[in-house]
Amino acid sequence: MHIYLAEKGIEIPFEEVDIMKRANRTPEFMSRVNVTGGIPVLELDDGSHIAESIAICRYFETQNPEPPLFGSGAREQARVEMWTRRIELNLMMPVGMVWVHGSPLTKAVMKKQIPEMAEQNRDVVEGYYKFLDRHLENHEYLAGQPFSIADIVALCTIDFAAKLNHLPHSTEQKHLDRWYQSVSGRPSAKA
Ligand SMILES: N[C@@H](CCC(=O)N[C@@H](CS)C(=O)NCC(=O)O)C(=O)O
Repeated sequence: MHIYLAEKGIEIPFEEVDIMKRANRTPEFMSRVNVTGGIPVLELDDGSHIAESIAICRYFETQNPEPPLFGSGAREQARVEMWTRRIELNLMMPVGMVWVHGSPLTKAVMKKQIPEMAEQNRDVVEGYYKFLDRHLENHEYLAGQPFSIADIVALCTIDFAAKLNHLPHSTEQKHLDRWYQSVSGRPSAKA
């Protein structure tokens, strides 16, 4: 969210929600703000709310089309959507499985952690890094050109995997690493 907003030059006020204290899981939050309890949530001036990171970014995209981060024209927009969905479903999902089944930080909120689930999904993530490395040999960014929301989602997922799940990509995956250095070096990501 922060990277997307920085790319667009949009400034909005932020309010911290303490997930460690389960502030996002109170009946009040779930009935008034977001029925799923997830964050981030965007509160509009009329007091209504929009949840899901990509939905929030799409809201801003419609109001601030430049520079386009969801693609321009039918073909580019579809390619960006395709890659965003691929990253969410095929990379973020297994990273999430490693997180909930393999991290001591999530043990308390899981009914039962299954270590085999974490192990199996580690393999899936590592396999996907190899796939991305091959894809990025011939593409500057995930959806080709230009840089898009798909790159932002992938960067956040890979950083989360590396920092919280000990699952970094290998610097020997030189195409993936070239992409990683390029997108993580953008002023929006550094900020
Ligand atoms: N699909 C949602 C994911 C929301 C989500 O899982 N948020 C995490 C933090 S990044 C969260 O709320 N965790 C605390 C909890 O689930 O109680 C999105 O893209 O916004």
